[in-house]
Amino acid sequence: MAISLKKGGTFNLTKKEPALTKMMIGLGWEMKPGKNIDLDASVFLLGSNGKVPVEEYFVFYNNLKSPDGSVQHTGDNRTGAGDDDDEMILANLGIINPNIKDIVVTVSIHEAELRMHKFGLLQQAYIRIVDVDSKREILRYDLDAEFNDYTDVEFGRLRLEEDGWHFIASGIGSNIGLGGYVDMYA
Ligand SMILES: [Ca+2]
Ligand SMILES: [Ca+2]
Repeated sequence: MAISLKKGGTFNLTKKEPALTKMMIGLGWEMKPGKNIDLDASVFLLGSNGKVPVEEYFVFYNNLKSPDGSVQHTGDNRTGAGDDDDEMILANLGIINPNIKDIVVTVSIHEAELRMHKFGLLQQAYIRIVDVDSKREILRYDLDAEFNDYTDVEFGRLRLEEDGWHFIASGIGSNIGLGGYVDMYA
């Protein structure tokens, strides 16, 4: 059974899943009935200075692959309809640029300000990591804290420590928009 993390929880992927290299990071969400919100998952691959080495290490719906080929976004989902993963990111730690120390996964509401959308319109949301080869779900983080007034969440991050890659269920809400994350990391 998959490990279920709470906000702030961490998991040592390298130690506990030594065979894992190719993973699918799945994000899913459901709206309250009658609501229609477009959520966008994005990934920032950061060097030790906390910035992307070049712009293309910001992977999102308009740039689906990082230059090293390690992170791939499978495409934009506009509605979140259905119980399966709504947006998926494929990550291959075996071919990642050795300068990358953090892989940050954010979810932001498309045109949140214009449409006056916030996470309070969501019924549930999760992030999970699946081993691509065995199809086994390794861990899962259901957004359990209160995010009602936020338009963006840093959902989780993979961080390279001295003893390998860790997953951190960061769950940090904000109202900076995707552009705010770009300002911070690019
Ligand atoms: Ca979307
Ligand atoms: Ca869904």
